[in-house]
Amino acid sequence: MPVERTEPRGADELYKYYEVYETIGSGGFAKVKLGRHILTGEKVAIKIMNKKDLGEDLPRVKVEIEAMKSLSHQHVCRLYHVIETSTQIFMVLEYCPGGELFDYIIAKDRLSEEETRVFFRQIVSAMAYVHSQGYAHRDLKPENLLIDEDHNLKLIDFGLCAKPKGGLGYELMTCCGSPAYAAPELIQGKSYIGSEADVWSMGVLLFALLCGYLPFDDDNCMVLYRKIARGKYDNPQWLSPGSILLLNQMMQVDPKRRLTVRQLLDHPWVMKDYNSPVEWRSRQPLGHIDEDCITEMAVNMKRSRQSTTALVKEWRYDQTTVTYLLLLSKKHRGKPVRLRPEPAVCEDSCSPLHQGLQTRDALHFSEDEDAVIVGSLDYYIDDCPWVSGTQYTPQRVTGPPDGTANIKDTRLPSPSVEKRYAYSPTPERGRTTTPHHQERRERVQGQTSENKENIAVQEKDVEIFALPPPRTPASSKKNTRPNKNVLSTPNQNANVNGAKTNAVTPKGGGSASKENNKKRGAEVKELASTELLAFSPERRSRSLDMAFMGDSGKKKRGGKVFGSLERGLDKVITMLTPSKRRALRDGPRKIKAQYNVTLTSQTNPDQVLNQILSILPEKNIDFTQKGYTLKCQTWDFGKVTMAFELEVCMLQRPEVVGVRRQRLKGDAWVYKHLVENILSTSRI
Ligand code: 6BB
Repeated sequence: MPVERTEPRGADELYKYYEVYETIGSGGFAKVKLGRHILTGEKVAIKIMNKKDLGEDLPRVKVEIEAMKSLSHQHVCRLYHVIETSTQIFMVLEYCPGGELFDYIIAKDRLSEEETRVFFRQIVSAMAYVHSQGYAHRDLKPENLLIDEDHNLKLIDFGLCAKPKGGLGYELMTCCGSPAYAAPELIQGKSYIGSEADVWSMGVLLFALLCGYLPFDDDNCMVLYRKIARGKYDNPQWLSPGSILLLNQMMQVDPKRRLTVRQLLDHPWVMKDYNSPVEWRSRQPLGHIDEDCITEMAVNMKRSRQSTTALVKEWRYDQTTVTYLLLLSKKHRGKPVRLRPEPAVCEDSCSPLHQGLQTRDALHFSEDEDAVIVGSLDYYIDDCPWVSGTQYTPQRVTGPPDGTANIKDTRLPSPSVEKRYAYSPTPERGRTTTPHHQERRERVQGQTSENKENIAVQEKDVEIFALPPPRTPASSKKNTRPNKNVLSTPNQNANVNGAKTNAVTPKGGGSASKENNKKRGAEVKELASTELLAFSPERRSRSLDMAFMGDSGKKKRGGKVFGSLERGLDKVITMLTPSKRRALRDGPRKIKAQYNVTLTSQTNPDQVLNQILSILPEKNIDFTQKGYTLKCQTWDFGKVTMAFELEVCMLQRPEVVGVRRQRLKGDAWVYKHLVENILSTSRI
């Protein structure tokens, strides 16, 4: 069922037209919630931003909105509706239940060349279209490609896109994007052509699809920049000669020697098994107006078809736009082009399309934990044939109206120019590996050929880097773009590498600032909707004291605390409220195997749960437990750097225990390594 209204007053406009469900992700200054457009009954994603938090990033949101308004393509996530209040901005967007391409890759370790081709053709299609509209995306990475219910890719996050005034051929100066995907000319602070930089990122992305890890990676920014500037990477032995050639042509250090997107459209590797170039033109151009949708809207609005058409053509990204676009989407999916019947009560007898529906009447809000829950999004999962039916569970409506505390049980899953084909692979063995990829590289080592042909950079260029230095506590939030950083400082990666973060006290000394602590407080609140603690006996008493005393480092809520753990806890004691006891007594959920579930060889879920519980403190990971679900967080400099869920569940075939994982916040690759680390150390 929809979660209780938590957004400030100005959000009435949102609740007028949408049912709002759980938060599925947060990063930077946006959080994304699932929602349903009441009039069409269609699912949507709602990106919520607080203007004050956005600060200097506000213009980026405006850029994103303007770009998305002008883009309409089968592989670009559609913007439906923009609601701006005095304090907030809501962007209502296309629903992509398959989640991020990133999670899909890591769940499969890496993709076959055939599956990679399906996705890569869609990426080329999206990028060719985006470039044709005069935009460069500038933040291409697997986290910014979502999978829709038909298993097609949709490009998101145009916050860093650029539309040079004189056209795409004009040079840009702003250095942005995620370092690991950034082109050499970009990190060196040179002026660059946006489309050329995008092709480099597409090369890194292609590599990630085929290999399951990044071609250029290091915990240390400067080392990473050097690797990118040299343009050398290892080709693992499983790559076909064709893949090696294409990667090499895309990751050319000299942008003028790189393939162009146009050349990618009919590249031999891209055309293999298809024998046709990539279709990049929009199948849904903005100019065309669908008569069936207009008829249905006209009836609903009690207007003429002509005036309805005129209204739709204004493209105001309001209730009219979203209704039209969602009706069209229904039509394309073979569903009836119908709006929901009018509500029984309509305050001033205005049509629902203009007035909006009074959602609360239609919803069940329950105070009773055991009440039957209705209205959950989970029944929609049938629409998504390739994802098994365990993505959503009902949301309990209990949290305070603080904006986000209702993340109760989020289950998410959780594609005419000159050609240059020059390649001569030069094998080189035994390269040094980064700690991050040690394990995987061990498999790869001795079986790789290093790419050398793409190097066209003078050593003097190598040390000139324009990307921001690693984040320090003093660097203000305005300078950072969380979730856009593939790189972390050694501190940020402390958990992965088994070191420093003390999750209890915000670290970072004085410069970690009051603001950070305030933010931390809010984040604690956000993730503190479940409250089971795990403490060693001595920490337990201290923490309980703190709970009663309202210790500033911890969030107190109704006698329950959200606790942190320090390293070296040898014993985990859980304190159970009746409902939590019930959650454990009822046993783990039974689910079908899906890509974000790691299978274990064990059959006892409690044993698996205990193994994970005992490992989390060692890795400095904060967690709250509800039944078999652990909501985990890592902290650095008083900020949540990572948030994810681990859920012990029972699989049906084979009948073994599984661990479902879901990233909620933080860098995707760091998350991957951290979860791999937890699960391998847990010996499950
Ligand atoms: C979007 C979405 C659209 O999500 C955390 C960040 C659209 C997300 C979605 C999903 C899973 C299940 C159901 C729906 C535009 N911008 C951002 C968006 C960002 C989140 C993706 C998941 N990880 N549908 N969904 F992702």
